[in-house]
Amino acid sequence: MQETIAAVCTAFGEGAIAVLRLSGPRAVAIADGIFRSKRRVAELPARFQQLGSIVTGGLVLDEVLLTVFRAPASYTGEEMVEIACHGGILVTRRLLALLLERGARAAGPGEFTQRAFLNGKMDLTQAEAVMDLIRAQTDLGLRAAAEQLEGRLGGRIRELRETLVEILAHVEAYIDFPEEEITPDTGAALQARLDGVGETLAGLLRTADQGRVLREGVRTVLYGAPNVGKSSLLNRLLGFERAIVSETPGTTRDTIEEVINVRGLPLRLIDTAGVRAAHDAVEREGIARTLRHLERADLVLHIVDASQPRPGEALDPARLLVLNKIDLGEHPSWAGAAGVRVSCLESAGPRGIDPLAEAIAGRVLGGGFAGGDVSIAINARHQACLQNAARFAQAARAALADGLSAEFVALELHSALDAVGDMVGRVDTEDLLGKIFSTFCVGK
Ligand SMILES: Nc1nc2c(ncn2[C@@H]2O[C@H](COP(=O)(O)OP(=O)(O)O)[C@@H](O)[C@H]2O)c(=O)[nH]1
Ligand SMILES: [Mg+2]
Repeated sequence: MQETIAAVCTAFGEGAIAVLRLSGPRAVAIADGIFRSKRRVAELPARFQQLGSIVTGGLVLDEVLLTVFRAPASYTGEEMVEIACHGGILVTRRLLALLLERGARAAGPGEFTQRAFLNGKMDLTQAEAVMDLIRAQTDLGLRAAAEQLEGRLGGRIRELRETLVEILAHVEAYIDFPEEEITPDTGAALQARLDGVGETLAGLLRTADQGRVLREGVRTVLYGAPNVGKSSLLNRLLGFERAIVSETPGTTRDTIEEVINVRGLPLRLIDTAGVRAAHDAVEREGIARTLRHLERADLVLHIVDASQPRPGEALDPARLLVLNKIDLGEHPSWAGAAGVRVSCLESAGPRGIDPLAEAIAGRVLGGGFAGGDVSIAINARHQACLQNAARFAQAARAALADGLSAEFVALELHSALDAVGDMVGRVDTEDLLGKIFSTFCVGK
């Protein structure tokens, strides 16, 4: 029999209330054993909140609100009980201990959602969206997660599967009737349908960058020589003094990362050690890290001291040039340089931080976020599944074009179907499920 699992679902710490959850066949019986009220838990109508007390050893532990959800109309699809108690650290811990004493097992991370998936309450893309929603740092990220949770991405994948199944059924008909051969005409029609599948897959794969940015943020590296004001700029953009600012060049030696919100986009700002000939081993390591971050950056802000003469090196147009310390006056050698002119000493106005935020948003939004359509934004796992599917669909198409036997085409189509299926969750390996759900919070 399936075990009954229990967990505290709210964040650890003091709060007005905390919520504990029980899910599994013994959820109601376990709750009944400790809940005192006008009605037994078993008699409560579903989704009705009953006020009562939690009693242990004749003593009242807390006054709580208890709700029953009956299978299959619950989050997990199983019998569930939710108990809202007072949000004290000790109260919640004692209550959880009581549930465990009475036969529940402590739930692992994501176990409730894993059960919801296994019981067919949601597909795998929706299960993943639960965590995306919880972790979203900006409005756009939240919207993308909500769309995925509603099943938009899963719906697109199911349509794709249906098309592949139809094509496969067609091809398998030739296997069942070997006297018939795939004529050039039907072959061409099937190829055209596979081209359509290829286009759909390519379209979905194009949203991978957007998906990564929404989930992880735009990796933005603050780059430049020592003392130009990189750390000052980080603090300005953040709105508080996060990094140490000093007139001593080479102060920042480690990299500092903070997330800010620019027009709904999460920006992962990375302050780095200024690049110069290092003075010691720690600075050398800091500079090595700077260079590694530069390689993986989505956006590089190249910061220079505008009051100083322009160095001889050419400027990379892919980087956003930031002419800092403009309050000290612009050195004539910068005349005509295309960049944002700012001063970290001025918070508002044309040389304040707003124009810089504007320019950053322009760079990022200009590159693929036009219109802010985030209804489909795949994650790295989806990307891997779809890349496989695209490869197999392409192989099936090539086999058709080469006039290979129907068996051969069918084999590739089956593999393509499996790859697409893995995305929404025909996942049969325990390993993969474990990997996906272990990144969840306990109680979700
Ligand atoms: N006048 C002026 N000084 C600045 C400005 N930004 C930074 N500084 C100063 O420049 C020095 C180096 O700044 P810091 O942020 O540590 O530079 P980093 O080495 O690039 O991180 C500090 O003394 C800052 O106060 C600015 O916009 N105007
Ligand atoms: Mg610094």
